[in-house]
Amino acid sequence: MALSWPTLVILVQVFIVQVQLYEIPEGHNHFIKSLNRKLLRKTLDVTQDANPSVYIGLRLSEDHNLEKEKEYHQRLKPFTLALSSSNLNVDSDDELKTGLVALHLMAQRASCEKTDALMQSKLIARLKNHLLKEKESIVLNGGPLTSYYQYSLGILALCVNDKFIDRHFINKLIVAEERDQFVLGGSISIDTEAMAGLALLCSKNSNNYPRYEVVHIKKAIRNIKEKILASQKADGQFGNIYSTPLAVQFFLALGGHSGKEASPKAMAALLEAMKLGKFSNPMMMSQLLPILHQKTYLDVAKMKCEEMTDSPQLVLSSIHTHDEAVEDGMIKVRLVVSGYHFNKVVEVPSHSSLLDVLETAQRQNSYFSYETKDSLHGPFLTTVNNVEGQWFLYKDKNVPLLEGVADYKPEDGEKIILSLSSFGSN
Ligand code: B12
Repeated sequence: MALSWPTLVILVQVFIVQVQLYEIPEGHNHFIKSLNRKLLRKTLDVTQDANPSVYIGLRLSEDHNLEKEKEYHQRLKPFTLALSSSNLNVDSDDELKTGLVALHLMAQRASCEKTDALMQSKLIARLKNHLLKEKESIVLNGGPLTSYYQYSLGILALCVNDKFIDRHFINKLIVAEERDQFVLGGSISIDTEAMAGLALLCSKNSNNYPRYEVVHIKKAIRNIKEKILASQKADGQFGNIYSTPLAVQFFLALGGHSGKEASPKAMAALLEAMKLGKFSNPMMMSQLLPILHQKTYLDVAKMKCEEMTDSPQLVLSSIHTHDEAVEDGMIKVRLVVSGYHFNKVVEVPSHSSLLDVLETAQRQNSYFSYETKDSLHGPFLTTVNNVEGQWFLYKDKNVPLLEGVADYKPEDGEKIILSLSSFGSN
């Protein structure tokens, strides 16, 4: 069938719109390169454990420093090896590391290196075993042992590694979506919606499932799309600024005209946040970097390894400005432990983090103590005054903080509330 000129012109225009969706406006390239360099520089800090998400982020960029990436991959390997060789029959819930194993598996794939087949198969076996335990918990307790975020990450990692996933695992995601169970701390988690969306998109594209199953997968994807679109704020963010990168990954992977209206505003919000220095956490930077190059986690399955060698090389100059601001005087922060009668003003040097505030409070008050546990995002508050549980961080008027204890820098006169959650989490 011959196409008329007007039809051709329309088709070309449609194609251009599709390609340009979520594209960065001219003149912002230096911000992207600067974020890339910042993330690369984080990998040079040998006091921090290698983070598979950071590695994936760097690999999904268009710009590379292959030497530094290789060195970082070397640092990642012992962790991957340890995960692959540890006992498969993890009994304790605490030890279930679905998301971490998934990220290591994806990082391995993103490395373009010839993989150690034994390690690879053990890692896959471990991930499948974890997913099985998660699925059992969904059936028995109504939710996974870790979270739907990690469950989705697990499915995604197997999928980008071309591993078949039994449809019952996918069905659990579909049902959870139908029942609006991608909720954290009592409200919808756009990060989880997006990660589940990516896992379902990858599964749909794998052509591994019968038609009737694909119909259900497609419906769940459509619902996720609607929920994410409905979460867009006036300034363009989907959910909040830190869930926006994964939401955009979802729309990019969805392709076509999805999120066409929403995309310029979302990109503008992200660029603005980048300019304001809001993306300094390596984990957050690693989720953002791919979309700045029109990439998503699904692209891990089709890494263009040869092209990388010819790609422009990112050079790290030896001189760089430190992130830390210069201290100028002291500030006062009111620290409140909700429901535990702790309400004290703590004095710390300006530009201190909330972690510094907690540390000072602990030093000065025998009746305040706290503990954190390391995570890929940084220190996670686990215990306050010997009470272990899900602690949430708020500032005045119960506004939840959008950063963790190490990243958040309170202002003079601010009130910080530590509150134990009564919500379950999925
Ligand atoms: C699941 C989740 C939670 C769960 C974690 C428990 C569970 N059931 O899994 C709950 C609901 C408890 C939670 C709490 C918080 N979270 Co949260 N969380 C997530 C989510 C959706 C997935 C994390 C994950 O599994 N990663 C994958 C695994 C492999 O990585 P991991 O490091 O092993 O995962 C652990 C840590 O990430 C830790 N964790 C979860 N959230 C946070 C936040 C911070 C700052 C830190 C240091 C650790 C941490 O819990 C994970 C499970 O053990 C991410 C979304 C995202 N885009 O990354 C948000 C996310 C990381 N959380 C965020 C925030 C802000 C928080 C809170 C600070 C909110 C608050 N105001 O209190 C608190 C943490 C307070 C504290 N105690 O230190 C932000 C961080 C933004 C940033 N600038 O870094 C994200 C990106 C969500 C968002 N879009 O706002 N979170």
